[in-house]
Amino acid sequence: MFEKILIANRGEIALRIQRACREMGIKTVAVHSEADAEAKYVKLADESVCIGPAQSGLSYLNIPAIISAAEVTDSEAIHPGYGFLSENADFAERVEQSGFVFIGPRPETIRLMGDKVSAKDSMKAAGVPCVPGSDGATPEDSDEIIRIAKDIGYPVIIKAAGGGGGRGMRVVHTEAALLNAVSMTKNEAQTAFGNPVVYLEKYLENPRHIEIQVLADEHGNAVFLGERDCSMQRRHQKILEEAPAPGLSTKLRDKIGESCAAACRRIGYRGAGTFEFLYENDQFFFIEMNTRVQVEHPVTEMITGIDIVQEQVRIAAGEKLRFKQKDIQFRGHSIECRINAEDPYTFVPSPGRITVYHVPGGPGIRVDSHVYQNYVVPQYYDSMIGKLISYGATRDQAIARMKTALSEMVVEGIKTNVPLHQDLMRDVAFVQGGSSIHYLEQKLAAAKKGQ
Ligand code: MV4
Repeated sequence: MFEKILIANRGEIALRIQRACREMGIKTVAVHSEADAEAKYVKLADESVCIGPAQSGLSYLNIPAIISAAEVTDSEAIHPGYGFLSENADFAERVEQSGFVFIGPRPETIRLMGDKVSAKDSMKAAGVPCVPGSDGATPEDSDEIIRIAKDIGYPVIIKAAGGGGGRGMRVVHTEAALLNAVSMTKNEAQTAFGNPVVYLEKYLENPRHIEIQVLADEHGNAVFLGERDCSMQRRHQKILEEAPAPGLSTKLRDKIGESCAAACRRIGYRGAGTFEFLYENDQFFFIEMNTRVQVEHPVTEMITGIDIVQEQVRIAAGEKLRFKQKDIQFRGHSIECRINAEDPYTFVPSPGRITVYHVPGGPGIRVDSHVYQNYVVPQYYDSMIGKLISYGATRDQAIARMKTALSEMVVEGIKTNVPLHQDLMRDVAFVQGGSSIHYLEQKLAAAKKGQ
């Protein structure tokens, strides 16, 4: 096992990784920007290195500075967390070329999944159900594009191979609008991602967003840890996630989960990963794969009892998975509310000093956060200040506990989205479970009209 790991991230996930390492007896190195120098998790790390000014481009994305920090501290491995460099294949490659272990998949795998066309190709070949579409990039020939869209049936969606996470997409409802939309999306894709390749898919009008968590070791073993429903989102920012997905049958979970684990074995996947699906009419359609630990990993940890970050570390150290699929049991229900420093209804960021801070507790409550009273939320990074996670034997109990936790939570000095979460916990559609990816935006639009 490693003796020392460098954590190339900030905020709650930096603290989460640090805690996982400490429990395993591994020393940690925090790297930080000038803006994060006084952060508590930086002080709590065994060592810390300042890697640049506040702007992420000069610090948390500064590859040479991070590798130098690993060298001067004698770190053996680098955990990238989520965001920042976590899905940057060039970073993973340079980490390995410099003699460190990258805690994540092989660089080739990150590259394969980063290109959404090659990701879909390889998943289709591995037997994972995909959204019907162009099967590869759209051809040059206009008549061919028209024919493919006609075969798929309108509406269709044009997506950039270099996009993902909601960037570089366009929905087309008629043949008359198709070719112009393709050429506009190609132009935007070239500008945004340096890659003009686009592909077509059937546009699903009202799906849910359900993702499957997997773990795979470098010895050919792979398991799935069930699913998360992440449909409650606004502008591609998830607000709340839960596991399991309301209403999903055991049979369908096992079937889709096994197809993901099988795909991991086939492509030689290594580490933790997430298969993103759209789910409509009891069918799963693969859209993308994430090769990092995700923000919402705790809800899976709560219902499986598996520490996903520790498993990432063990896999990176070359260990075999410690459990088989039959050893993994899904118990109870878990909900995560992302707590953001922002206005709960306009979503305008609200950085600044937290003057009063009290966190909830009690049975079935977990708080993953790096903030504290008198902490100053910097303006430079995303607005998430922590995650409130509830667990219950049933979904109703997880909701009841989350309601209590939200009512106990006190954050003063900045605005937070706690009131929005309180509103959601009382929302009839949320309480029923299973709303689509459009539900929250529709609810917010209706509330705006009503006032
Ligand atoms: C889609 C879709 C409907 N049909 N693909 C947006 C993010 C990116 N990961 C894929 N996205 C979508 N792809 C087809 N064929 C609708 C979305 C989508 C979405 C997906 C997941 C979560 C939130 C979303 C919000 C708007 C659109």
